[in-house]
Amino acid sequence: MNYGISDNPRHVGLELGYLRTLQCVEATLDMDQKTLKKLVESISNTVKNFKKSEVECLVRLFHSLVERANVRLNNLGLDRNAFGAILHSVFGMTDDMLMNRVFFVFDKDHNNRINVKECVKGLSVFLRGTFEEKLKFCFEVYYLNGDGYICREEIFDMLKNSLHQQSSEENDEGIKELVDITLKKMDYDNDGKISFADFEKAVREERLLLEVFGPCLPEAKLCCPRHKSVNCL
Ligand SMILES: [Ca+2]
Ligand SMILES: [Ca+2]
Repeated sequence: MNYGISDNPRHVGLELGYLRTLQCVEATLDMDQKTLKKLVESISNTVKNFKKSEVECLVRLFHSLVERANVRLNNLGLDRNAFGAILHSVFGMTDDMLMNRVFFVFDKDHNNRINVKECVKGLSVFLRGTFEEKLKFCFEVYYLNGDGYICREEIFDMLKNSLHQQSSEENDEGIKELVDITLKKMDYDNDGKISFADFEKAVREERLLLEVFGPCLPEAKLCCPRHKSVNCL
């Protein structure tokens, strides 16, 4: 899928450099102070990983991103292309399949738009999440089809995708072997699929397995410690 990401930074409103210099005060917000305060208050009540001032900053940032991404969205939220562009330019993600999956995990009400609440909530896990929150997030990214398990076929698709393998009998055989090795390591109850309990146990034993099926969290250096401002995005 093409995320409309251009090599020419002039064509990309959401470039990293641009975001770094974007100050909260620059974001014009078509919302009165009372509404803003109410929104910040309600999001702050459900998101523990950001201070109230940071939530306000993210709300402003979100609105400016939506405005710049596509005015026709009428502030409903970020669509998959706009969100993918942010994941790419801000968080260095490059894999379309995983960016799609991250989008679906952020989009809690499944309306194909990420609204301000979904965005701030998602970012709180993405940037400041505890180990348990990240564990749940990664599992949700990987199981996608909604049945609560990562099945053999999904493991195959994700490994194939992350290894950038073309389809050929030889490659597919090699990936099938990797699937078997993965299941041997992670499928503790031997039912041929990875449940959350399997995933949790495996990752607790070996932290590197958290992103075993492809990177879906920002690099550690991008994650802000709690005492730093979200402006360090
Ligand atoms: Ca949504
Ligand atoms: Ca299992």
